[in-house]
Amino acid sequence: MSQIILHHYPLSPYSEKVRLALGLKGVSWNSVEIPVWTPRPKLTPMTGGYRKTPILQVGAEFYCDTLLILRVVERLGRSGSLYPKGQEALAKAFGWWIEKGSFFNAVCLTIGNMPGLPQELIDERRPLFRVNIDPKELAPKRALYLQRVDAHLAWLAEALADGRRFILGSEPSAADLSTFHPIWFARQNGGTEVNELIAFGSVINPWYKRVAEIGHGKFSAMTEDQAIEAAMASEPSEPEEWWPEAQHIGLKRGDQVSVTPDDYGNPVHGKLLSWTADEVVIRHEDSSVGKVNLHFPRVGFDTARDEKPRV
Ligand SMILES: N[C@@H](CCC(=O)N[C@@H](CS)C(=O)NCC(=O)O)C(=O)O
Repeated sequence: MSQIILHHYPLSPYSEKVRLALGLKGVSWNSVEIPVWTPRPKLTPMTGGYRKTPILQVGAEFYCDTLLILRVVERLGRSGSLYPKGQEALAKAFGWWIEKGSFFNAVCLTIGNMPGLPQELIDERRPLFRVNIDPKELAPKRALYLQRVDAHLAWLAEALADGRRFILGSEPSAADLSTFHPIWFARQNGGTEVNELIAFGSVINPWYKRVAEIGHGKFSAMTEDQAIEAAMASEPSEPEEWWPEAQHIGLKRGDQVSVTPDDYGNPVHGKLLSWTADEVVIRHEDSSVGKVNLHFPRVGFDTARDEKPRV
């Protein structure tokens, strides 16, 4: 079994979701800390320019987006279950709602109270977010972001109101981890002011502590060069799964395609290998790493044939 490698940085909320998933599933992993903002000269060529954090690497397979990463972690680990039996769709749908509703608002609320944020980070994110995340710009908009976060937390409180330990019942699941990480970012970085403002309340507080206690499991530090070596030492798989539905949108195996996040972010190009209800796999090649497979979830990404051959 190839080493399990997480490319991430400590401050990243979506990485916290995956770190907890690895802890919950009892997976031993390797931690590669990447720069918070681009350039990322070692990682970016390996992943065809995919720029969001985190990325999970297993040999020459790179899994992009936490929606897919959690499903991979579910298979890799033995303890617990991110998708309790019969509740997989519920866990995914709950996570989609809470992240779309609360992540960006919690980040803006928190950053408004983080004076001293590096200017490089502010400048790098601005064209992507289309919101200036300079704390001086965000602080006066606190009321806007706070009411949005609180409105979603009210639904969370409702979900937990019957005294259940976790969102889907007595055991933690992917739904808890998706819900936890935006609040975690606010709690860690927003200072007492933001902490006191957010409506944690007596229902959400004990749940928050229970999720935090899951921890990150066993991991050791790894360098980016070691991760590249791990990719080069492995042959990428040849996934064969193919759902005929792809024909309806004009795609066939072997096509040169782009895969692009449907919210913001750049396209990644490669040869289409596999298409299923849940996942798209493309082959990417770069002199720094050789051949690798890039995996994306179907939900949240748009795949299209490259009209012009890329040089
Ligand atoms: N849908 C993505 C979202 C990941 C995401 O937005 N990550 C943040 C860091 S926590 C990020 O990379 N932000 C900078 C960027 O989008 O380039 C996932 O689930 O992995």
